[in-house]
Amino acid sequence: MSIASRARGALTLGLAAVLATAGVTALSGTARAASTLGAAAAEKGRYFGAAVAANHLGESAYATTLNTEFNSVTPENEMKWDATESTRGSFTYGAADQIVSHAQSRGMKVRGHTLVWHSQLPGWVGGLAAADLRTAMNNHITQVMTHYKGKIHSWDVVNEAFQDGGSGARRSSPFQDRLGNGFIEEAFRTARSVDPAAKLCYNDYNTDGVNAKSNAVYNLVKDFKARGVPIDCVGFQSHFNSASPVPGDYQANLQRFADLGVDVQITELDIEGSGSAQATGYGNVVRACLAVSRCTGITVWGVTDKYSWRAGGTPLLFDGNYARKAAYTSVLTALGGTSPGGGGSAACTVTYAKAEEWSDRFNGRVTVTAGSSAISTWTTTVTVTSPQKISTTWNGTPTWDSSGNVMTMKPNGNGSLAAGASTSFGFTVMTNGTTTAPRLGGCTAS
Ligand code: G2I
Repeated sequence: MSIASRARGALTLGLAAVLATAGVTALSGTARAASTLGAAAAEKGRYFGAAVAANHLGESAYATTLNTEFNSVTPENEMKWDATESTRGSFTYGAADQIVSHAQSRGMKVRGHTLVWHSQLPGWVGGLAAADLRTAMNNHITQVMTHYKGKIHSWDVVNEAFQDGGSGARRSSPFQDRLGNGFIEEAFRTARSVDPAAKLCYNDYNTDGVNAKSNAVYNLVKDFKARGVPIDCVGFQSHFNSASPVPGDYQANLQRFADLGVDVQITELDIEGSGSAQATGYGNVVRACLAVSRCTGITVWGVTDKYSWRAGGTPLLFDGNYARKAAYTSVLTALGGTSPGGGGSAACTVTYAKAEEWSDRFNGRVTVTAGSSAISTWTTTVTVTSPQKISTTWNGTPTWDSSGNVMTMKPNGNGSLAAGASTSFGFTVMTNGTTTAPRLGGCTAS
């Protein structure tokens, strides 16, 4: 009996039988290239994220663009110290929680930004003497990471601790000035003890090529690795413009950090400019990340130019009307995707929503929507987090990878959908104690 017919049998009988999945390989099908940034990146084993502001989620074009194109989010300001603990000991998570639940209910990852930073720091922190500041720093890390435990794939534990320019010195901050060089190590050790599953990153700007500042960060990471201080990743913000273009040694710089045994992530990418110059810069960044196996994902610092922190520089992939820019096509092409309309092959998009929930399981629903052309079949993948298992499916024909965690879903029947039309399939996830939302791969169609 095939896995697919077993799944139908389980459904027919109304049983929550766990599927035997060993040795079954996912079908590749006659797929077209992925047509969104997130899906194309997923096919390369990476995420593609955007910085998100909670107060824009209610704008439908903003939310639609985010939900369609991206599979990771970073709260742009909502997890910073001034947002989460503006008064000592009083923690406020409303806006950040809004972003996290928006992301989780759609199977997007979340980057945590940021725990210890000299900027957007409430005034009370700067007024503390050393011992008290140490207590406050560790308590801030502990409280915020505990609140989001299990929901954040990577945390920027310490942000921007080094000076610009050629000195390679530490930047003056309450932490540096009162606690000395050891504050970074202390922050990382505390962070590891609170959420051992989260990747712990050091994040900075102007460290994108080999220079005095990136050398200083490199030496920090090397020292941490040599002494067993926990660190898992380095974030390269990658804010570029004509005065500070993508460095020629960008890939080499990412690689030298990866060679120290940490992941690297592009965390705040934006490139001021327009047209083909901007598009080329974006393409170069994406190709560099793909060429470094430990470059695990890319985040652009906003969804649309109109809400960018430097809107005048139009540095993002979507213009103020959410139209895709040349930079968008360059990124999608570099990721191996195909632009809807560009190649005349608008495929399909997939979105995830959680439905019913019980103490031991929940139902998920995936909606498949055809692009601007009719499609005759479609394929997508749903990945659950071990020890979760998908026990039952409906309205589709599943196959499984050898781990049993990756389900490739195809339609029952020919899967014909008119341009813009939608269908959905569903499944039950046995949580086995883990409530992480499933992740969707790309939607492909022919
Ligand atoms: O400056 C660009 C980024 C550099 N790396 C760290 C990032 O966290 C930083 O993000 C920016 C945000 O994009 C801005 O949105 O950080 C700025 C603050 O340093 C953010 O600006 C602040 C404004 O200064 C506030 O006046 C404003 O209330 O944004 C706040 C919310 O809109």
